[in-house]
Amino acid sequence: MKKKLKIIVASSNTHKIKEIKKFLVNYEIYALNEIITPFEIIENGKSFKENALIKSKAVFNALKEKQNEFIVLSDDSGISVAALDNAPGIFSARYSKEGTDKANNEKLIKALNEKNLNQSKAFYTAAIAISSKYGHFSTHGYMHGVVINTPKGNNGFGYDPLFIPKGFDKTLGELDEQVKLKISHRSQALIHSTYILRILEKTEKQ
Ligand code: ITT
Repeated sequence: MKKKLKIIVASSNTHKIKEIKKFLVNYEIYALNEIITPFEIIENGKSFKENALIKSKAVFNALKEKQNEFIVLSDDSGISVAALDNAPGIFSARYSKEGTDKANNEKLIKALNEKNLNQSKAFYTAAIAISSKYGHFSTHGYMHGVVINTPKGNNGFGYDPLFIPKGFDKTLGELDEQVKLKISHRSQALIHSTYILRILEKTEKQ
C-alpha cells in the first residue's frame, strides 16, 4: 500500500485544523499537540508569508530527531477591508484587545459604522507554509467579497458571519461549510500546496 506523508498542522486554531484536515484527505494529518508539546511562537513577520514560515520553521526545528518522519504545514491568514485601508490584515487574530472572534467582529462593525458604511469590499488571504528536511515552501490563496455591518449565521469562524463571498448573497456564517471548503482562501492555498506535497512524496520514495 502507498505510504502516506505524515503532516503536522502547526496551528492552535481548531477551526483551521478542521478545515485543513477536510481538505487534505489523502495524507496522515496530526495536530501539533499529538506529536510535541505546543510552545509560544512570536509571529513578528511583516506579511502572511513571513508569519506562516516563522510558524512552520519553529515547529520543524522543535521536532529534532522526528524531522525524518514528519513534514510541518502552517497557515497564516486574515481579512483585509478596503474601506479600512486593508486593516486588520496580518493582525486579524489580534484586531481587538481581547482577540476573541466576537470582540474582533464588534471592532470591525464599529469601524464600518464610524465611516457610515454598512458594507465594504474585502478579501481573505491565506499563506500556507511547508517545512521539511528538503526545504521550506509557501503558497497563497485569496477569497474576495464584501463585509457587512451585521453578523449573520453561525457557521465557520472568525469574521465569517460578516463576510459575503463574491457571487453569493449570504455570509459564510450562513452558507454550508462545503461551499467555504470549495472557494476559501485556505482551500486555494492548499490546492497550490498539494503540488509541493506531491513532489515531497516522490522525493521521499526515491
Ligand atoms: P495559529 O497562528 O495558531 O494558526 P491564529 O488563529 O492565531 O492561529 P492567525 O495568526 O493566522 O491564526 O490569524 C488568523 C485570524 O484571521 C483568525 O483568528 C481569524 O480572525 C481570521 N481568519 C483567517 N481565516 C479565516 C477564515 O477562514 N474565516 C474567518 N476568519 C478567518
